[in-house]
Amino acid sequence: MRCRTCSEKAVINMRQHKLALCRLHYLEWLPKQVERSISKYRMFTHRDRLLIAVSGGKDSLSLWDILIRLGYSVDGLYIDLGIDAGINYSSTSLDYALNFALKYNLLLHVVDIEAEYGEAIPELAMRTHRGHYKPCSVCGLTKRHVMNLRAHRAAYDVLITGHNLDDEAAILFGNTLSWTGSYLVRQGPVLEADRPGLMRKVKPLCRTYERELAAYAFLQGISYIQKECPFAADSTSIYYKQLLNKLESDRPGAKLSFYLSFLQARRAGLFSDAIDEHAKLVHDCPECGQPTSAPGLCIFCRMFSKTEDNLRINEMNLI
Ligand code: Q46
Ligand code: ZN
Ligand code: ZN
Repeated sequence: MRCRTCSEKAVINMRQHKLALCRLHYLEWLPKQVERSISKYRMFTHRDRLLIAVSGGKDSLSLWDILIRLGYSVDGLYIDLGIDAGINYSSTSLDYALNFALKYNLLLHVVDIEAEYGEAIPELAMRTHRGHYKPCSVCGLTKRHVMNLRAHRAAYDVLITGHNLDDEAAILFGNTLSWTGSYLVRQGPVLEADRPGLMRKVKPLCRTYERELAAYAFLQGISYIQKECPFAADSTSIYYKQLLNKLESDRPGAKLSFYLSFLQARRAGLFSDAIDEHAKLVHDCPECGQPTSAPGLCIFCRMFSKTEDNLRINEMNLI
């Protein structure tokens, strides 16, 4: 297989794009694709103060690398979830994020959940679970809350996350199976800051396949944590990703078309009724001040207050 641009030996063949490229041209091609998404969805400009949430994994570190190569000035935020599970998962991830920041002389904010809020994710999940131990629910909620709060307090304009197309398609698949209008209406490349206290959130990798990011990290020599979070195996999104991978291997491009068709339907107003319903429920949490649709305290504050008796972590929460 030969590179379409220079006819040298190709290192990657992307059936979904009918495109094969050599190392040099692939490392040029991917940043251009990301730049196209940034401008197509009007995510941010070179004048904005940008914060990227990094996990130490290939997606967020590759994205940070790409943004720096594109000339953006971007600070990082790492949330230490306190997940050890015999493999020092969180501390190893932090090392990768720190090493990346050090190598390129970038600013990395670190939030240690246990030190700041008194409990790490595994303990929090154990204390709050109702019959079924699901660390990913409390973990996701905690990350969204802390990212929003820190980015807002430090006066960044935009919060960037490394969600890739595989993540977005799996989330969309889950929301579609249950036809959850309030989630569907808020899923997209850009989540506007439509209330005080809410950050503008963007996903520049929303059209980039996970495989393309793995190739980029490898070819660009980015060191990242290769181990999965020990709780990932139980997550529903992994199951949905496997189903979608089967579909993609039979029909290259199926994931991208699933996601892009959804965005088109959303733009056409298919889910607009859900917006008003959701907006009616939102108020500011009396404890942390962040917008929430949960009655009274937001779910994050209830989780960490240790006094709640009616904790429902799957309840809709805006942040
Ligand atoms: S870190 Fe947290 Fe993920 Fe681990 S506990 Fe689940 S949500 S799998 S992206
Ligand atoms: Zn080439
Ligand atoms: Zn709160």
